[in-house]
Amino acid sequence: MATKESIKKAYQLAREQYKSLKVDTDAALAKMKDITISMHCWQSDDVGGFETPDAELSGGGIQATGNYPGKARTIAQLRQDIEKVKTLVPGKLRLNLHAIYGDFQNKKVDRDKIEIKHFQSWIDWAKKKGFGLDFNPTCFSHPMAEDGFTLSSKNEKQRKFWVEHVKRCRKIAAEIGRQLNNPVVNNIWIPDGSKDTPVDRNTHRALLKKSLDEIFAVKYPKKYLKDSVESKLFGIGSESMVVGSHEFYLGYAIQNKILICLDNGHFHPTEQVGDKISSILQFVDELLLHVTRGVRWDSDHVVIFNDEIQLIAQEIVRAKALKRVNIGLDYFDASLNRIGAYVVGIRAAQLAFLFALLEPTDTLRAYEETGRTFERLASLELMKTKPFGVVYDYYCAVNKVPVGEEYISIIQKYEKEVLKKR
Ligand code: RNT
Ligand code: ZN
Repeated sequence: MATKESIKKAYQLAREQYKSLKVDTDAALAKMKDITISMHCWQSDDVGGFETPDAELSGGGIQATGNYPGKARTIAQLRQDIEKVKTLVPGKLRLNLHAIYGDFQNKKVDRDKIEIKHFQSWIDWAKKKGFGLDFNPTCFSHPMAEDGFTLSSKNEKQRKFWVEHVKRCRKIAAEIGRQLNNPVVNNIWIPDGSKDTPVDRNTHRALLKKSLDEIFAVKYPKKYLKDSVESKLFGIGSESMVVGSHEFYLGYAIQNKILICLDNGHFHPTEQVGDKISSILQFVDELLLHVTRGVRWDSDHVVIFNDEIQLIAQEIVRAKALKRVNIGLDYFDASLNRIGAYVVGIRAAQLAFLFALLEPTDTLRAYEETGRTFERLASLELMKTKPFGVVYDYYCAVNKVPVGEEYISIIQKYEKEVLKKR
């Protein structure tokens, strides 16, 4: 185990190395304080929720695969897991709830009946534990979504049911924001789409617009609620058309001055969400990210420190847009220790931002502006072997959380003592 002294010493050496490149590591670490990660509640129970005791994800074109032991089956277990995660990562966290994670006290509460009282214990918990909260309507895992359509359904009863659900979610989210005095991002994602080539895309999109207009007709103060919409390219069972496409929601978000959510699993595999950020930020005030890792498809694997998230973080930092981007995670892998999945993903996302903050951007830009593309390329390559891991270790030590590999054995112990007994 690395001692405190050795972490400090290593940091001082790293600081010198970065200093010679005109990068201030202390300033980068100070900026890390502005980076809040909204951790999604749904990795801990494979997107099941608590509407019924053994609720499972169904439909919606998304899938959690694997059956690793220890998933959270109650609100108490989920909170215990999240509190554990908090002890294993540095920096600020928010918790992102889905509507199906309400505290329903073993009563059947349908989606069009949820109220703030079902989330009061979450608010109290968040206050006590120092979490901000975010929110999502749940428009899947429900009989009314079985035919693949919700807000864009041609069945008026079905469409109205989901409009009511989402309206209630916004009301709940705004009240959570008021009670916590911290705006809640309410992100709308719907699974609507079709397996085979449809002939009437247009009516579904017109219906989605109509539903959203009805939903957003109610106004809430921005200091309590930030509305967001999330696009998608395809899902399982909606391979040929997704109603809420990128063009649809980008248009809607710009026209209605709301947030657009970019989930990096929701685009063609060679498209880069990192490249979209500086385009979209010319037209919207704020973005929401769903940081994920797609493997061959929108598979929602655990986030790792890969090129894709590096570019996302770099583009935000280079555009000086940290304050305009809400960073959320979105993945659900049921094949491994779920606490481990959270910690690896949160740390990877933080590392991506730290890596971006440790870039000599001014020097690189000067190379670029003078056509020195070899120098730009060489410098970008060199940054990849600079000791940013040492800086991250120091960040962990200062925040009094496990450094380096220390968290692995702590999670193994938690698995043995808590998860295996579930
Ligand atoms: C699905 C979307 C959506 C969900 C969560 C559970 O493809 O990414 O964000 O993953 O709402
Ligand atoms: Zn998502």
